Amino acid sequence: MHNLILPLMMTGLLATTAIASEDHSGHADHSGHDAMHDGVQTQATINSIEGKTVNLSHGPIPEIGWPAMTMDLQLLDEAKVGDVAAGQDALIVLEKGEDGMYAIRALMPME
Ligand SMILES: [Cu+2]
Repeated sequence: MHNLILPLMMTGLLATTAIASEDHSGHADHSGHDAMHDGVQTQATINSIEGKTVNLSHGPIPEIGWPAMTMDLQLLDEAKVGDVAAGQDALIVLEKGEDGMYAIRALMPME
């Protein structure tokens, strides 16, 4: 009978983990603090913002293996966007979307 217990516990653990991670992503947009905690944070110069597309120049982001570059990034639907104009430096938080591409979770002016 004992050999049934471990597999059952493992199943329970896996189920708990799945629920916990779903919860986590569901909470990600509740506050700037959560966004900072969950995402990859970097500084960038904003070149342009057109609709959901932001062209920016960022420095190296070692956490995700990106070199410094100028690129387009998409704003997530629920992105927090502060008052940042083209030409200004901003703090950005990137988050990997369901398609595996990084997108902007938050874009805030540098204080
Ligand atoms: Cu880049």
